[in-house]
Amino acid sequence: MKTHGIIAIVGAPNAGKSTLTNALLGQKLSIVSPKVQTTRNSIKAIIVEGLTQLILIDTPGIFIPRDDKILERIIVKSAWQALRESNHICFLIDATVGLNVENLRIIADLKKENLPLTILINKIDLVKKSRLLEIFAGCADLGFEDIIPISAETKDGVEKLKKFLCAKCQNPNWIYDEDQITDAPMRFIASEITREKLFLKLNQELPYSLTVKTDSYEILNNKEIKIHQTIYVTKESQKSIVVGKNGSMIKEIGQEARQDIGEIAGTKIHLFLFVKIKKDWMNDVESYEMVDVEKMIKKF
Ligand SMILES: Nc1nc2c(ncn2[C@@H]2O[C@H](COP(=O)(O)OP(=O)(O)OP(=O)(O)O)[C@@H](O)[C@H]2O)c(=O)[nH]1
Ligand SMILES: [Mg+2]
Repeated sequence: MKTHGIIAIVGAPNAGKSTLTNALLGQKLSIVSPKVQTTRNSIKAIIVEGLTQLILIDTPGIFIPRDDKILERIIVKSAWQALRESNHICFLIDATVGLNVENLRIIADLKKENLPLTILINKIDLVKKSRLLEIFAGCADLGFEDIIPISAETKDGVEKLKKFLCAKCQNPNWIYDEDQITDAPMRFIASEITREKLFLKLNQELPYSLTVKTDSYEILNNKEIKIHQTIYVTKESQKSIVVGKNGSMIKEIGQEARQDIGEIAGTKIHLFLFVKIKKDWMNDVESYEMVDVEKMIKKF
């Protein structure tokens, strides 16, 4: 009998949630960077394994948002909202961080959700066995029975985890098509990929001051795709950095984004990037493509 389950992958910023989502899916979908707050919206990855449809929700990292920062509030809210439609939670702990105050606080909040909770200890490739055992014992002391060590990067333990998660998927039938890998629109994924390149190439605070919007996404007669995107920054000096000397930076970003979008879409991409200054984009509801911002802010 066909079954499905919805499993939220949650954790502190930078724990490796998106890397794990991609590893379980077996391809790149979610964006990844060494910086915190890379993921801003929850995104679903749909995996079919035999008769099971395993639906993962890669969520933004959970942290304490500052009151006056709408973007931060939306990021965190998006993570908590994902739990409302989930059957199971995987809480990802970065083994190099361990059970610090931040992780203990999130665990305490997650317990209130009354959903089955599995602990995943990630980045085991970066720590000694003794450290891993210490975190493992700490989790067992908190009453957890399902504690699974993995490395999302080297994929150590990932296949085993997939089997474990599939066994948790006990709802009848499938809810997505067999070949669907996400429910997010391709134009959104395309803007995320460009944002990833900006996160990877730009230093310090600049990635946090920008957003990317897909203005048009057109499938041409020959099946190739023409995409226009705008990168919004908040001031002139940021625009100069994003464009780079003689347009060198924007060109590199465009080339790398085009390649990744093409791999996901399975066709050649014609990508046109523009940079605009929009001083207040963070407070402008229209800047947030994937979320019902009005509703989110009201419910906060
Ligand atoms: N060595 C190692 N690095 C990892 C592992 N998993 C993730 N990383 C790295 O950790 C960094 C953060 O990974 P992400 O997948 O973006 O983390 P995230 O939890 O989705 O982060 P946010 O979306 O910002 O909350 C990236 O540089 C990854 O390459 C792992 O198992 N081992
Ligand atoms: Mg992420």
